[in-house]
Amino acid sequence: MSTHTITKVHGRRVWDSRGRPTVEVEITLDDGSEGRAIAPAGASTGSGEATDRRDGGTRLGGMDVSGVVASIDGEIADLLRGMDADDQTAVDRGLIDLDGQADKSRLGGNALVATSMAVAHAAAGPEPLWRHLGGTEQLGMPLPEIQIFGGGAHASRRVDLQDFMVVPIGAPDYSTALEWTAEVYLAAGRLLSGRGDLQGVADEGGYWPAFTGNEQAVEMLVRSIEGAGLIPGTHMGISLDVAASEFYRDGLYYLASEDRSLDADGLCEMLLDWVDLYPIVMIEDPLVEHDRDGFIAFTKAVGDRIQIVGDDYLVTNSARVEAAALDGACNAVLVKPNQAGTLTEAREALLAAQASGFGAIVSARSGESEDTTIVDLAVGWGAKQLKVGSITRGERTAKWNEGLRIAEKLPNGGALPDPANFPWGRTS
Ligand code: 2PG
Ligand code: MG
Repeated sequence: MSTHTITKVHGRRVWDSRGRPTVEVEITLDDGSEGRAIAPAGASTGSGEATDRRDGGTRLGGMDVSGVVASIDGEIADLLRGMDADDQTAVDRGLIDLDGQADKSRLGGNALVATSMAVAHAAAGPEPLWRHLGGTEQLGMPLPEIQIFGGGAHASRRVDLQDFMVVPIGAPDYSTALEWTAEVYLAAGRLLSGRGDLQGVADEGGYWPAFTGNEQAVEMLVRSIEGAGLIPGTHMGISLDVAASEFYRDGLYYLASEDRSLDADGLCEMLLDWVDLYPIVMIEDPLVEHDRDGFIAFTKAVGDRIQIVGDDYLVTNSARVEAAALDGACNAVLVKPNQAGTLTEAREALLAAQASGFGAIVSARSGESEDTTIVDLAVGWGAKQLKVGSITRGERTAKWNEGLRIAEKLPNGGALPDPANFPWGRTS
Protein backbone atom coordinates (compact mmCIF):
# COMPACT_ATOMS: atom_id res chain seq x y z
CA MET A 1 0.00 0.00 0.00
CA SER A 2 1.38 3.40 -0.94
CA THR A 3 1.71 5.69 2.04
CA HIS A 4 3.16 9.12 2.60
CA THR A 5 5.72 8.14 5.20
CA ILE A 6 8.64 10.52 5.64
CA THR A 7 11.90 8.71 4.87
CA LYS A 8 14.41 11.54 4.58
CA VAL A 9 14.84 15.05 6.02
CA HIS A 10 17.69 17.20 4.74
CA GLY A 11 18.66 20.73 5.74
CA ARG A 12 20.73 23.09 3.60
CA ARG A 13 22.09 26.61 4.00
CA VAL A 14 20.92 28.93 1.20
CA TRP A 15 20.82 32.74 0.78
CA ASP A 16 18.02 35.26 1.15
CA SER A 17 17.25 38.55 -0.59
CA ARG A 18 19.36 40.53 1.89
CA GLY A 19 22.38 38.29 1.22
CA ARG A 20 21.94 36.59 4.58
CA PRO A 21 22.07 32.87 5.19
CA THR A 22 18.79 31.07 5.67
CA VAL A 23 17.66 27.49 5.80
CA GLU A 24 16.08 25.22 3.22
CA VAL A 25 14.54 21.87 4.09
CA GLU A 26 14.00 18.95 1.73
CA ILE A 27 11.62 16.15 2.67
CA THR A 28 11.42 12.79 0.87
CA LEU A 29 8.57 10.30 1.24
CA ASP A 30 8.52 6.54 0.74
CA ASP A 31 6.62 6.91 -2.54
CA GLY A 32 9.43 9.10 -3.88
CA SER A 33 7.57 12.42 -3.46
CA GLU A 34 9.73 15.36 -2.49
CA GLY A 35 8.96 18.73 -0.94
CA ARG A 36 11.20 21.72 -0.41
CA ALA A 37 10.85 25.08 1.33
CA ILE A 38 12.99 28.03 2.45
CA ALA A 39 12.51 30.05 5.65
CA PRO A 40 12.03 33.83 5.23
CA ALA A 41 13.16 36.42 7.81
CA GLY A 42 11.66 39.65 9.10
CA ALA A 43 13.41 42.93 9.97
CA SER A 44 10.58 44.63 11.85
CA THR A 45 9.71 41.71 14.09
CA GLY A 46 7.03 41.63 16.78
CA SER A 47 8.24 40.62 20.22
CA GLY A 48 5.72 37.75 20.33
CA GLU A 49 7.02 36.09 17.17
CA ALA A 50 8.70 32.71 16.88
CA THR A 51 12.43 33.43 17.19
CA ASP A 52 14.88 32.44 14.49
CA ARG A 53 18.01 30.64 15.58
CA ARG A 54 21.39 31.88 14.35
CA ASP A 55 24.94 30.77 15.13
CA GLY A 56 26.07 34.07 16.64
CA GLY A 57 29.76 34.90 16.74
CA THR A 58 31.45 36.99 14.09
CA ARG A 59 31.10 35.01 10.85
CA LEU A 60 28.40 36.45 8.57
CA GLY A 61 27.50 38.97 11.22
CA GLY A 62 26.52 36.17 13.57
CA MET A 63 23.66 35.21 11.26
CA ASP A 64 24.89 31.87 9.96
CA VAL A 65 22.59 28.89 10.35
CA SER A 66 24.98 25.92 10.54
CA GLY A 67 23.56 24.96 13.95
CA VAL A 68 20.05 25.04 12.52
CA VAL A 69 21.05 22.83 9.59
CA ALA A 70 22.68 20.37 12.00
CA SER A 71 19.47 20.17 14.07
CA ILE A 72 17.40 19.57 10.96
CA ASP A 73 19.65 16.72 9.86
CA GLY A 74 19.80 15.46 13.43
CA GLU A 75 16.97 15.66 15.94
CA ILE A 76 14.30 16.95 13.53
CA ALA A 77 15.07 14.13 11.05
CA ASP A 78 14.99 11.61 13.91
CA LEU A 79 11.54 12.87 14.92
CA LEU A 80 10.02 12.97 11.45
CA ARG A 81 11.34 9.78 9.87
CA GLY A 82 8.46 7.30 9.89
CA MET A 83 5.78 9.96 10.39
CA ASP A 84 2.84 10.38 8.00
CA ALA A 85 3.33 13.57 5.92
CA ASP A 86 -0.43 13.77 5.38
CA ASP A 87 -0.89 14.46 9.10
CA GLN A 88 0.43 18.04 9.10
CA THR A 89 -1.01 18.67 12.57
CA ALA A 90 0.89 15.72 14.09
CA VAL A 91 4.09 16.79 12.33
CA ASP A 92 3.75 20.37 13.57
CA ARG A 93 2.79 19.36 17.12
CA GLY A 94 5.81 17.06 17.13
CA LEU A 95 8.07 19.94 16.07
CA ILE A 96 6.59 22.27 18.70
CA ASP A 97 7.07 19.68 21.45
CA LEU A 98 10.58 18.83 20.31
CA ASP A 99 11.52 22.50 20.47
CA GLY A 100 9.94 22.86 23.89
CA GLN A 101 10.13 26.68 24.07
CA ALA A 102 7.20 29.10 23.79
CA ASP A 103 9.23 31.25 21.35
CA LYS A 104 10.62 28.22 19.46
CA SER A 105 14.13 29.53 20.02
CA ARG A 106 15.81 26.20 20.81
CA LEU A 107 15.53 24.70 17.32
CA GLY A 108 14.56 28.05 15.80
CA GLY A 109 11.42 29.34 14.12
CA ASN A 110 13.43 29.23 10.88
CA ALA A 111 14.04 25.47 11.26
CA LEU A 112 10.41 24.80 12.16
CA VAL A 113 8.72 26.83 9.44
CA ALA A 114 10.93 25.51 6.62
CA THR A 115 10.35 21.95 7.81
CA SER A 116 6.62 22.43 8.21
CA MET A 117 6.24 23.93 4.72
CA ALA A 118 8.47 21.28 3.11
CA VAL A 119 6.34 18.50 4.63
CA ALA A 120 3.22 20.13 3.14
CA HIS A 121 4.84 20.25 -0.31
CA ALA A 122 5.91 16.60 -0.05
CA ALA A 123 2.41 15.54 1.03
CA ALA A 124 0.95 17.31 -2.01
CA GLY A 125 3.02 15.00 -4.22
CA PRO A 126 2.63 15.85 -7.90
CA GLU A 127 -0.28 18.20 -7.16
CA PRO A 128 0.42 21.91 -6.62
CA LEU A 129 0.20 22.73 -2.93
CA TRP A 130 -2.63 25.25 -3.36
CA ARG A 131 -4.85 22.61 -4.92
CA HIS A 132 -3.86 20.00 -2.35
CA LEU A 133 -4.77 22.39 0.48
CA GLY A 134 -7.92 23.71 -1.16
CA GLY A 135 -9.42 20.31 -1.84
CA THR A 136 -12.78 20.59 -3.54
CA GLU A 137 -13.36 24.19 -2.38
CA GLN A 138 -14.21 26.89 -4.92
CA LEU A 139 -10.87 28.69 -4.93
CA GLY A 140 -10.12 32.26 -5.97
CA MET A 141 -7.15 34.62 -6.18
CA PRO A 142 -6.36 36.97 -3.29
CA LEU A 143 -6.39 40.75 -3.71
CA PRO A 144 -2.77 41.96 -3.68
CA GLU A 145 -1.37 44.86 -1.66
CA ILE A 146 1.88 45.96 -3.25
CA GLN A 147 4.63 48.27 -2.03
CA ILE A 148 5.56 51.33 -4.09
CA PHE A 149 7.75 53.16 -1.53
CA GLY A 150 9.72 51.54 1.28
CA GLY A 151 10.80 53.16 4.51
CA GLY A 152 11.39 52.41 8.18
CA ALA A 153 13.60 49.46 9.04
CA HIS A 154 13.71 48.46 5.36
CA ALA A 155 15.27 51.69 4.06
CA SER A 156 17.61 53.06 6.73
CA ARG A 157 14.61 54.95 8.14
CA ARG A 158 14.69 57.55 5.36
CA VAL A 159 11.02 57.95 6.11
CA ASP A 160 9.57 56.55 9.31
CA LEU A 161 6.56 54.61 8.09
CA GLN A 162 7.60 51.27 6.63
CA ASP A 163 5.36 50.40 3.66
CA PHE A 164 3.52 52.74 1.31
CA MET A 165 1.40 50.37 -0.75
CA VAL A 166 -1.39 50.28 -3.32
CA VAL A 167 -4.42 47.98 -3.28
CA PRO A 168 -6.05 47.53 -6.70
CA ILE A 169 -9.56 47.57 -5.25
CA GLY A 170 -11.23 48.19 -8.62
CA ALA A 171 -9.40 45.50 -10.58
CA PRO A 172 -11.64 42.76 -11.96
CA ASP A 173 -8.97 40.08 -11.81
CA TYR A 174 -5.51 39.27 -10.49
CA SER A 175 -3.70 39.87 -13.78
CA THR A 176 -5.23 43.34 -14.17
CA ALA A 177 -4.38 44.12 -10.53
CA LEU A 178 -0.70 43.51 -11.27
CA GLU A 179 -0.81 45.45 -14.54
CA TRP A 180 -2.29 48.51 -12.79
CA THR A 181 0.31 48.21 -10.06
CA ALA A 182 3.13 48.10 -12.61
CA GLU A 183 1.72 51.26 -14.20
CA VAL A 184 1.74 52.97 -10.79
CA TYR A 185 5.30 51.83 -10.12
CA LEU A 186 6.45 53.16 -13.50
CA ALA A 187 4.59 56.44 -12.93
CA ALA A 188 6.22 56.81 -9.50
CA GLY A 189 9.62 56.26 -11.09
CA ARG A 190 8.95 58.98 -13.67
CA LEU A 191 7.79 61.44 -11.01
CA LEU A 192 10.76 60.79 -8.74
CA SER A 193 13.45 60.87 -11.40
CA GLY A 194 11.99 64.16 -12.63
CA ARG A 195 12.62 65.56 -9.13
CA GLY A 196 16.09 64.04 -8.84
CA ASP A 197 14.87 62.22 -5.73
CA LEU A 198 15.51 58.62 -6.67
CA GLN A 199 17.90 57.00 -4.18
CA GLY A 200 17.48 53.28 -4.89
CA VAL A 201 15.15 50.57 -3.75
CA ALA A 202 14.31 49.37 -0.26
CA ASP A 203 14.44 45.79 1.05
CA GLU A 204 11.14 44.81 -0.56
CA GLY A 205 11.78 46.50 -3.90
CA GLY A 206 9.83 49.72 -3.39
CA TYR A 207 11.54 53.00 -4.27
CA TRP A 208 13.50 54.66 -1.51
CA PRO A 209 13.35 58.33 -2.34
CA ALA A 210 14.60 61.41 -0.51
CA PHE A 211 11.22 62.45 0.85
CA THR A 212 11.06 65.35 3.24
CA GLY A 213 8.50 63.63 5.45
CA ASN A 214 5.97 60.85 5.70
CA GLU A 215 2.97 62.70 4.31
CA GLN A 216 4.92 63.59 1.19
CA ALA A 217 5.23 59.87 0.46
CA VAL A 218 1.44 59.48 0.69
CA GLU A 219 0.93 62.49 -1.60
CA MET A 220 3.39 61.06 -4.11
CA LEU A 221 1.52 57.78 -4.02
CA VAL A 222 -1.71 59.56 -4.96
CA ARG A 223 0.08 61.40 -7.77
CA SER A 224 1.61 58.14 -9.00
CA ILE A 225 -1.85 56.51 -9.17
CA GLU A 226 -3.10 59.50 -11.14
CA GLY A 227 0.05 59.45 -13.28
CA ALA A 228 -0.82 55.88 -14.21
CA GLY A 229 -4.20 57.07 -15.52
CA LEU A 230 -6.07 55.46 -12.63
CA ILE A 231 -8.53 56.98 -10.17
CA PRO A 232 -7.35 57.03 -6.53
CA GLY A 233 -10.00 55.46 -4.32
CA THR A 234 -11.83 53.87 -7.24
CA HIS A 235 -9.22 51.81 -9.04
CA MET A 236 -6.49 51.97 -6.44
CA GLY A 237 -6.65 52.33 -2.68
CA ILE A 238 -3.69 53.11 -0.44
CA SER A 239 -2.39 50.88 2.34
CA LEU A 240 0.16 51.94 4.97
CA ASP A 241 2.22 49.72 7.24
CA VAL A 242 3.10 52.21 9.95
CA ALA A 243 5.15 49.56 11.86
CA ALA A 244 4.93 51.99 14.77
CA SER A 245 6.90 49.83 17.22
CA GLU A 246 9.98 50.61 15.15
CA PHE A 247 9.99 54.32 15.98
CA TYR A 248 8.52 54.21 19.49
CA ARG A 249 10.83 55.20 22.34
CA ASP A 250 9.91 55.93 25.96
CA GLY A 251 6.26 56.67 25.38
CA LEU A 252 6.74 58.75 22.25
CA TYR A 253 6.81 58.17 18.51
CA TYR A 254 9.86 59.85 17.01
CA LEU A 255 9.45 60.76 13.34
CA ALA A 256 13.13 61.14 12.45
CA SER A 257 12.47 62.31 8.88
CA GLU A 258 10.46 65.23 10.29
CA ASP A 259 12.51 65.62 13.47
CA ARG A 260 9.48 65.66 15.75
CA SER A 261 7.94 63.42 18.38
CA LEU A 262 4.26 62.61 18.77
CA ASP A 263 2.42 60.94 21.61
CA ALA A 264 -0.12 58.21 20.81
CA ASP A 265 -2.94 60.73 20.42
CA GLY A 266 -0.84 62.85 18.11
CA LEU A 267 0.11 59.89 15.91
CA CYS A 268 -3.54 58.72 15.74
CA GLU A 269 -4.70 62.23 14.87
CA MET A 270 -2.18 62.42 12.04
CA LEU A 271 -3.28 59.04 10.64
CA LEU A 272 -6.98 59.82 11.04
CA ASP A 273 -6.48 63.11 9.17
CA TRP A 274 -4.82 61.16 6.37
CA VAL A 275 -7.76 58.76 6.21
CA ASP A 276 -9.97 61.81 5.57
CA LEU A 277 -7.59 63.35 3.03
CA TYR A 278 -6.34 60.36 1.05
CA PRO A 279 -7.94 57.16 -0.32
CA ILE A 280 -6.51 54.98 2.44
CA VAL A 281 -8.17 51.57 2.74
CA MET A 282 -5.81 49.78 5.13
CA ILE A 283 -3.50 50.76 8.00
CA GLU A 284 -1.20 48.19 9.63
CA ASP A 285 0.26 48.49 13.13
CA PRO A 286 -0.72 52.15 13.68
CA LEU A 287 0.55 51.99 17.27
CA VAL A 288 3.27 50.27 19.29
CA GLU A 289 2.61 46.54 19.68
CA HIS A 290 1.71 46.68 23.39
CA ASP A 291 -0.79 49.55 23.19
CA ARG A 292 -4.03 47.59 23.50
CA ASP A 293 -6.09 50.64 24.47
CA GLY A 294 -4.65 52.60 21.57
CA PHE A 295 -5.59 49.85 19.09
CA ILE A 296 -9.11 49.72 20.53
CA ALA A 297 -9.53 53.50 20.26
CA PHE A 298 -8.11 53.60 16.74
CA THR A 299 -10.40 50.77 15.60
CA LYS A 300 -13.36 52.51 17.19
CA ALA A 301 -12.52 55.72 15.35
CA VAL A 302 -12.05 54.38 11.87
CA GLY A 303 -12.66 50.60 11.85
CA ASP A 304 -15.95 51.08 10.03
CA ARG A 305 -14.12 52.59 7.05
CA ILE A 306 -10.79 50.85 6.67
CA GLN A 307 -8.97 47.64 7.52
CA ILE A 308 -6.85 47.98 10.65
CA VAL A 309 -4.30 45.22 10.36
CA GLY A 310 -2.48 43.68 13.31
CA ASP A 311 1.00 42.44 12.40
CA ASP A 312 3.41 42.99 15.31
CA TYR A 313 0.26 43.35 17.43
CA LEU A 314 -1.17 39.90 16.61
CA VAL A 315 1.96 37.96 15.45
CA THR A 316 -0.11 35.32 13.60
CA ASN A 317 -1.39 33.97 16.90
CA SER A 318 -4.96 32.63 17.07
CA ALA A 319 -5.40 33.47 20.77
CA ARG A 320 -4.35 37.06 20.13
CA VAL A 321 -6.73 37.30 17.17
CA GLU A 322 -9.58 36.01 19.33
CA ALA A 323 -8.72 38.47 22.11
CA ALA A 324 -8.51 41.38 19.65
CA ALA A 325 -11.92 40.45 18.23
CA LEU A 326 -13.39 40.51 21.75
CA ASP A 327 -11.65 43.81 22.52
CA GLY A 328 -12.59 45.49 19.26
CA ALA A 329 -8.91 46.05 18.46
CA CYS A 330 -8.01 45.69 14.74
CA ASN A 331 -10.34 44.11 12.22
CA ALA A 332 -7.78 42.24 10.14
CA VAL A 333 -4.68 40.11 10.71
CA LEU A 334 -1.47 39.65 8.78
CA VAL A 335 -0.75 35.92 8.50
CA LYS A 336 2.99 35.21 8.35
CA PRO A 337 3.78 31.50 8.71
CA ASN A 338 7.23 32.11 10.19
CA GLN A 339 5.77 34.42 12.84
CA ALA A 340 3.77 31.45 14.10
CA GLY A 341 6.49 28.88 13.40
CA THR A 342 4.40 26.11 11.83
CA LEU A 343 1.71 25.88 9.16
CA THR A 344 -0.77 24.47 11.65
CA GLU A 345 -0.47 27.50 13.93
CA ALA A 346 -0.58 29.96 11.01
CA ARG A 347 -3.72 28.22 9.75
CA GLU A 348 -5.26 28.46 13.23
CA ALA A 349 -4.70 32.22 13.20
CA LEU A 350 -6.36 32.45 9.79
CA LEU A 351 -9.31 30.33 10.95
CA ALA A 352 -9.66 32.50 14.06
CA ALA A 353 -9.75 35.56 11.79
CA GLN A 354 -12.37 34.03 9.52
CA ALA A 355 -14.47 32.98 12.54
CA SER A 356 -14.24 36.49 14.04
CA GLY A 357 -15.15 38.28 10.81
CA PHE A 358 -11.61 39.68 10.59
CA GLY A 359 -9.93 40.29 7.24
CA ALA A 360 -6.83 38.15 6.66
CA ILE A 361 -3.76 38.95 4.57
CA VAL A 362 -1.22 36.19 3.98
CA SER A 363 2.17 37.91 3.97
CA ALA A 364 5.79 37.47 2.98
CA ARG A 365 8.68 38.89 5.03
CA SER A 366 11.21 41.57 4.18
CA GLY A 367 13.91 38.89 3.89
CA GLU A 368 12.69 36.45 1.24
CA SER A 369 13.77 33.96 -1.40
CA GLU A 370 12.41 32.32 -4.53
CA ASP A 371 10.13 30.20 -2.32
CA THR A 372 6.48 30.72 -3.31
CA THR A 373 4.73 28.72 -0.58
CA ILE A 374 2.80 31.73 0.74
CA VAL A 375 0.97 32.06 -2.58
CA ASP A 376 -0.13 28.41 -2.33
CA LEU A 377 -1.29 29.06 1.22
CA ALA A 378 -3.24 32.20 0.35
CA VAL A 379 -5.10 30.45 -2.48
CA GLY A 380 -5.45 27.01 -0.88
CA TRP A 381 -6.58 28.38 2.48
CA GLY A 382 -9.00 30.82 0.89
CA ALA A 383 -7.38 33.99 2.28
CA LYS A 384 -8.73 36.98 0.42
CA GLN A 385 -5.57 39.09 0.48
CA LEU A 386 -1.84 38.76 -0.17
CA LYS A 387 1.13 40.99 0.73
CA VAL A 388 4.50 40.28 -0.87
CA GLY A 389 6.36 43.61 -1.11
CA SER A 390 6.88 45.46 -4.37
CA ILE A 391 6.48 44.36 -7.98
CA THR A 392 10.25 44.26 -8.51
CA ARG A 393 13.11 41.93 -7.46
CA GLY A 394 13.09 38.21 -8.10
CA GLU A 395 12.04 37.13 -4.61
CA ARG A 396 8.87 39.25 -5.01
CA THR A 397 8.10 38.56 -8.69
CA ALA A 398 8.56 34.81 -8.06
CA LYS A 399 5.43 35.06 -5.90
CA TRP A 400 3.33 37.46 -7.97
CA ASN A 401 4.15 35.48 -11.13
CA GLU A 402 3.28 32.17 -9.47
CA GLY A 403 -0.09 33.78 -8.75
CA LEU A 404 -0.53 34.41 -12.50
CA ARG A 405 0.08 30.72 -13.21
CA ILE A 406 -2.40 29.67 -10.53
CA ALA A 407 -4.99 32.18 -11.74
CA GLU A 408 -4.95 30.56 -15.20
CA LYS A 409 -5.87 27.22 -13.65
CA LEU A 410 -8.82 28.47 -11.60
CA PRO A 411 -12.33 28.03 -13.01
CA ASN A 412 -13.01 31.77 -12.53
CA GLY A 413 -9.79 32.73 -14.35
CA GLY A 414 -8.38 34.66 -11.39
CA ALA A 415 -11.33 36.93 -10.67
CA LEU A 416 -10.82 38.85 -7.43
CA PRO A 417 -13.25 38.83 -4.49
CA ASP A 418 -16.12 41.30 -4.89
CA PRO A 419 -14.51 44.73 -4.43
CA ALA A 420 -17.89 46.23 -3.58
CA ASN A 421 -17.57 44.76 -0.10
CA PHE A 422 -14.01 45.90 0.53
CA PRO A 423 -12.56 46.43 3.11
CA TRP A 424 -13.38 42.97 4.38
CA GLY A 425 -13.48 42.64 8.12
CA ARG A 426 -14.50 46.27 8.56
CA THR A 427 -16.35 46.77 11.84
CA SER A 428 -19.72 48.30 11.16
C1 2PG B 1 5.84 43.71 7.72
C2 2PG B 1 6.87 42.90 6.93
C3 2PG B 1 6.62 42.95 5.47
P1 2PG B 1 9.12 42.38 8.12
O1 2PG B 1 6.18 44.40 8.67
O2 2PG B 1 4.67 43.60 7.44
O3 2PG B 1 6.52 44.27 4.98
O4 2PG B 1 8.18 43.32 7.23
O5 2PG B 1 9.21 41.08 7.40
O6 2PG B 1 10.44 43.09 8.21
O7 2PG B 1 8.44 42.23 9.45
MG1 MG C 1 4.07 44.91 9.22
